[in-house]
Amino acid sequence: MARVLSGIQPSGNLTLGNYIGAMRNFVKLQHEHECYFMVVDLHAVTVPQEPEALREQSEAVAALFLAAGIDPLKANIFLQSHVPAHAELGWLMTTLVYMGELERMTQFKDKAAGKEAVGAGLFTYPALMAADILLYEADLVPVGDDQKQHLEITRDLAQRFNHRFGDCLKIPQPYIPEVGARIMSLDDATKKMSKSNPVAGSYIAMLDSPDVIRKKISRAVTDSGREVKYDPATKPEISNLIGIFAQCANIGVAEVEERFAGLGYGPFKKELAEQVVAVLEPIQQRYKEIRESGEIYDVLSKGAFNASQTANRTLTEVKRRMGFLLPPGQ
Ligand code: ATP
Ligand code: LTN
Repeated sequence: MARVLSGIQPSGNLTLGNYIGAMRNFVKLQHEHECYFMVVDLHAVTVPQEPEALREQSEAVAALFLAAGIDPLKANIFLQSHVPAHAELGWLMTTLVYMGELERMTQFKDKAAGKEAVGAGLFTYPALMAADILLYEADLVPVGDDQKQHLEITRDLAQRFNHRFGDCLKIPQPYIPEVGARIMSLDDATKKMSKSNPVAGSYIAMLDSPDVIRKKISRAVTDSGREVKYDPATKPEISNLIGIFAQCANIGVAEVEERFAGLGYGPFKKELAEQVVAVLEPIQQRYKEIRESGEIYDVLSKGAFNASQTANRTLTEVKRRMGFLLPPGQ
């Protein structure tokens, strides 16, 4: 069975972008693949996090995995920091990656822009992400469009390692949805919808109440026209909303256009809000039950146990090939 691995940072409230761009594909892929879905808390601390908030968000993301439909009997759900092999292989990958490669990463440039002090971990972030993926010999990595560059560096590092130390690491493929891979911000269609955006009206959180969702969508920026037409180049805002509609209703973009031909933005936005609520409300209901039951601790402990078995095998092989003197018995 082919292997799938992906991760989501507990760095804020998960958004509809995280759901459509990534999590929904996790749910889809679990049926026919051996899956590892991780809360990447070590990545989250590459920018400052409040300790209490980090703890709460880590549990929240894990519970959202379950609420969104990931079945812990089918997929391994765990926290990155529960499997020490990530930090260890992350370090080894840091020694393999070039400064020039890291300097080209647009996520680093975006996140570092305008900041006076930037932690070195934000810069070396892709080396840890490469380790995450390579530890599990993942075939497929479901991510949103913004992670393409990190996947390329992961592939390059695996090839570099194999070339230098002999074939051992699997070269992973990105799995990026054709539609919905880049949901844009509600207040600025040139930026991706992001949970780290301080403006709450810029994103729809997976846990926003139906009324908040309706309010945010009614306030979403649009152009001054009234035609519900998909054209990202000239009408980026309404095109983004049409894309969200199509994804939530499971229909094509053309069908959305047809349904709202001649009706204007008002009725379209009203119906869009209901479509989003219809997707998120059942997830929120399950989320509440999962948090109340406390079942997540058991799921995370089993997930970390299974993940460690796989990860430690790869780590030992990598260390052996690199020339580390292994402890007796390894
Ligand atoms: P932040 O915005 O806090 O930097 P993020 O949401 O971009 O974080 P993650 O939480 O690690 O980062 O993202 C998890 C997954 O969700 C990744 O696969 C990412 O590509 C995807 N994703 C994030 N935002 C969007 C978006 N706006 N549209 C589509 N996919 C997205
Ligand atoms: N870099 C990703 C999160 C991430 C990830 C991973 C995704 C960390 N490790 C491994 C896929 C596979 C992000 O910022 N969205």
